[in-house]
Amino acid sequence: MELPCVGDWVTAYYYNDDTAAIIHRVFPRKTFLRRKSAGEKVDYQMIAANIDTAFIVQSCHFDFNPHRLDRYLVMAADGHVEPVVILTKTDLILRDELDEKLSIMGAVSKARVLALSNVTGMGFDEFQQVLTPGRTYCLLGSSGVGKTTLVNRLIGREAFHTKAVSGTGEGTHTTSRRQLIVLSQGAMLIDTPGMRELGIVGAGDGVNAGFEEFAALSSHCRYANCSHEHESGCAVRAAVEHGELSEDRYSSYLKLKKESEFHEMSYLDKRKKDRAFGKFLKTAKKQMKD
Ligand SMILES: Nc1nc2c(ncn2[C@@H]2O[C@H](COP(=O)(O)OP(=O)(O)O)[C@@H](O)[C@H]2O)c(=O)[nH]1
Ligand SMILES: [Mg+2]
Ligand SMILES: [Zn+2]
Repeated sequence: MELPCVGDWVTAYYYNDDTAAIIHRVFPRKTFLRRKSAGEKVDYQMIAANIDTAFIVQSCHFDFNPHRLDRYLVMAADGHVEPVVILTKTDLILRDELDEKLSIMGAVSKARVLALSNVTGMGFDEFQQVLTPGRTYCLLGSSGVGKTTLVNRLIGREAFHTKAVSGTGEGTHTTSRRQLIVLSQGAMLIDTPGMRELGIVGAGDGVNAGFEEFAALSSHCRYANCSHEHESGCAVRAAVEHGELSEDRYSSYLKLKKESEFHEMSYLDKRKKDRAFGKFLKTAKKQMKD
């Protein structure tokens, strides 16, 4: 996590006619997006730093999934990044279906929801108006939802940036590549490859911020450390029973909270073990020297 990632501000020393540079210092991050690294290993992986707004992109078609949106919202909240939801490929569904999907997304979060089509151009102007000069944006979402197409559409009008992007082989390099693009109007945008696994970390804060209505109710639970599962006097469960909170969102909340706590615990545990092992090596080396 300490290593520089896309979006970081650094001090660097250029050499070899500015073809290479050494990074001396990474400045503290204002915000960040991170996930649990893929696979069994418990570790964080930085996705981007100093992002003002994350565009959480889902397609209206196959990719539409409110539970996945929950995950991204928790991830954004964990890193203090403002979320904006974008539904793409509106050309593939009927207006009625779109309205229904918009209201489902609206119920999941208070975040702004935009709908657009890269094919017809519907919603594109509204999207462009969101982009503010000097602010940094990051596109998040599954592979194939139209993130890169959207970026190309944005820079397509500006030959200079198109060249800059294609010149570095965007899309042809490894899929783990992340690049910050400066739009001519002054906003900065980072495209990311699709993430198949989105393990969340950061127990507590991120999940609570992603599920604001639960956090607000928690303060009315009888016990301060209420898990909202079986304790008596639980305000969250009461709200679910009275139909004020959806059953579905409640189970999503518990699931993400547990997962997040589990990852956080394993991570801290691993750090402890790593430190212990480091100490062991140091002592062993010293003994050998002696
Ligand atoms: N019908 C439709 N297809 C789209 C739209 N946006 C992107 N696509 C197509 O979806 C596919 C994946 O797009 P891409 O930008 O690579 O997705 P990414 O993986 O999120 O970057 C491509 O074949 C695009 O042409 C859209 O708004 N409508
Ligand atoms: Mg892409
Ligand atoms: Zn409770």
